[in-house]
Amino acid sequence: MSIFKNINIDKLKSGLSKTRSAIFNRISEAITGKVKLDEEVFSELEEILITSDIGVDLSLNIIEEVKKKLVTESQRNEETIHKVMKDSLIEVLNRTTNLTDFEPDFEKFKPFVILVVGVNGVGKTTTIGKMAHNFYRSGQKVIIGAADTFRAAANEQLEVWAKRANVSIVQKVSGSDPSSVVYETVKKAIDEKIDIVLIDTAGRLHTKTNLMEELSKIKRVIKKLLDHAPNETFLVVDGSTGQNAIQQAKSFAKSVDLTGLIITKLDGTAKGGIVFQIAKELQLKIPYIGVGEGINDLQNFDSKLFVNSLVESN
Ligand SMILES: Nc1nc2c(ncn2[C@@H]2O[C@H](COP(=O)(O)OP(=O)(O)O)[C@@H](O)[C@H]2O)c(=O)[nH]1
Ligand SMILES: [Mg+2]
Repeated sequence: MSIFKNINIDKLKSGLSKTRSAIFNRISEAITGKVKLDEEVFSELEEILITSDIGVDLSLNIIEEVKKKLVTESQRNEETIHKVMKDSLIEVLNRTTNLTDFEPDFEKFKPFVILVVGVNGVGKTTTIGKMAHNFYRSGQKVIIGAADTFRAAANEQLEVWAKRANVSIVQKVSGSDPSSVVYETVKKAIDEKIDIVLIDTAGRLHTKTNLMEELSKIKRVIKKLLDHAPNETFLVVDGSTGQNAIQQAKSFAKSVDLTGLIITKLDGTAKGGIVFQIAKELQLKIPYIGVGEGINDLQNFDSKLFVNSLVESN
């Protein structure tokens, strides 16, 4: 069964408009009208990339590549430079080993369990709601486990999302053991032949030992019921925090076996270049990106479309 891919180019382009200005519009400005594209111009381009959250190493690599590919003076015009930079960026995203399309095998692994983790406020709950909606649209039966039992408001928020997405939810009073919520959710999914289980968790820092232990316990409980699960553990990071998102991802990756990263809030930020750096540094797949607060604003990540949307405004 092929799953529904949520990709809306117009929304992606409008969401990425600030990042586009921060990278490609500045590149155009740096090149336009220059008689000669010399070292000075290239170091200006390098600086633009570095200051747009792509990261120093990648920026240097990209400029090296552009120089190598455009040897003769006549090749160094605005159009070819744009094209070569675009190709290098796509290459960078594709080169990262695990950055394949998210093609879960729901037939083989039923129920397919996705655990969602991350610090407070990055968009975990919202992302779960949107993911539930995407899966529902592909015709899958979905259940959400409300394992953020920390705050009373967390239940309410998730319940609203479950209703919106037309999927079921398991929740308990706040203060309950999150693992018990997870147990009931997975049990229900098995009994009712549900395809996908989405587990929302409380925001946590990798430095908080008790919260990390809680996460291990959640994983153990899932495994007890389903040997193959959790199938995915996705870390959600807020793309608009730039370098902070990288640091969070690196720290989490040290203490949790992550299988993918979801980068949210790429709309309305100029820091979208962080996606390249995250892909390079973490070498994890990016199943989805968040480009807005609405239910349709969680898009499947496609490296080519992402780069194209950064280069072309229409
Ligand atoms: N603009 C924008 N806002 C988002 C996105 N994802 C989440 N948010 C907002 O971020 C805030 C925190 O989200 P929430 O899901 O509660 O975060 P959690 O604490 O990690 O569960 C909410 O106001 C969401 O609407 C996104 O992709 N774009
Ligand atoms: Mg939440």
